[in-house]
Amino acid sequence: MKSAEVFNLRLSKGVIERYREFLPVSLTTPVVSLQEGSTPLIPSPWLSQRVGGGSKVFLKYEGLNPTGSFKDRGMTVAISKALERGAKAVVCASTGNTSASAAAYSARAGLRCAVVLPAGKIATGKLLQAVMHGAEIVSVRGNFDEALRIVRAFAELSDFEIVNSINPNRIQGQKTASFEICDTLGDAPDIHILPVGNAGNITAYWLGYREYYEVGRSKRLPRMLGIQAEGAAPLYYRSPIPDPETVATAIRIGKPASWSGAVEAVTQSGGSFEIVSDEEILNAQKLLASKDGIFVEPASAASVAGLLKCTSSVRCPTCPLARLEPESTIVLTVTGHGLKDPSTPAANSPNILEAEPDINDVLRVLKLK
Ligand code: AN7
Repeated sequence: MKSAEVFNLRLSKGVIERYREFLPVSLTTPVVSLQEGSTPLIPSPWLSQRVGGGSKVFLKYEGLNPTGSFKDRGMTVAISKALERGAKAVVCASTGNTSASAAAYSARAGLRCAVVLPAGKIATGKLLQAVMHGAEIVSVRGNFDEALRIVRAFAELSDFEIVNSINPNRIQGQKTASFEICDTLGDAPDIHILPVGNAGNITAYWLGYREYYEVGRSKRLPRMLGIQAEGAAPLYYRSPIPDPETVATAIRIGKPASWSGAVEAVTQSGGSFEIVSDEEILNAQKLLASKDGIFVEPASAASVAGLLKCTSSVRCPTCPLARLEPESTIVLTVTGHGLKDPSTPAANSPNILEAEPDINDVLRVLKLK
């Protein structure tokens, strides 16, 4: 096979090729893709049982995207459009996943990539990704909100494309997750649950669900349930948080850029914002890994923690789960892979048995002998 043919093989299409008619691209837009999207929608028997009433819970496993998070869906569009307009460089602020994705897609596009990160608050795996993909990394002594404020100033440098979700192309790409869910289920779910940090994703999902509904590819709209970490819950408390704090560093954000988009998603859909504690997040992360075989990072476990909390005795009256019809369909987005942040869960649950290099001793510590 000639090399040109090899490159033209479409083993799997990325989100631009699959949903082109819904995206701001033309036939001449150079497509920068790592075949993102097409992530599995995995039934969770454990969570379905927990909800009861014949309802079914599915996990949209976004950790299986090329860089291990949902950010790749938006990044393929943002980087393709940056290349199309002739940008020479890319910049973003990030709690880790946006920078990992921006670095990878910029590398592929041959664009310079600078990332501005809150010092000491980026999970090891995410930082390593930015390093390996060749990004220029600036660590600022401040939080994500301060890093984003700095990055906004890059708008004056025309060579640079800002690829945070304040870039509408990011939201456009990320809405394809809703399309995939509707395509797989044959309709939108009754309830959609996802973690909320900078609020780009909930904005994107709601946009995607509405667009599919408007063109008749789905017959209903889901109620949107946004989960925030207790110490970083500006949308829940309806007020920015100057010093957000949570073990889920990905959503350690006090002043979400897509504030109005998130509020619109929740109010228009008849949903709500809920909060979960760090302890509930880590507990949910462990349960999901040990019961469903799915290892997600702490921020992603917030979705699961939210479902567990809102189906327990502390039901909040505004939560859509408190007034659930039997046989409902519930989708949870688990946004990022657990391997990105190996130190957080390991520090909380080490359980390693020690033995001599001898079968009898191994059987002894396993209490099999
Ligand atoms: C795993 O990478 O903001 O509400 O800079 O990495 O759309 O911000 C990451 C956010 C959820 C929240 N789960 O999504 C960043 C960044 C994971 C994340 C969120 C993020 P948004």
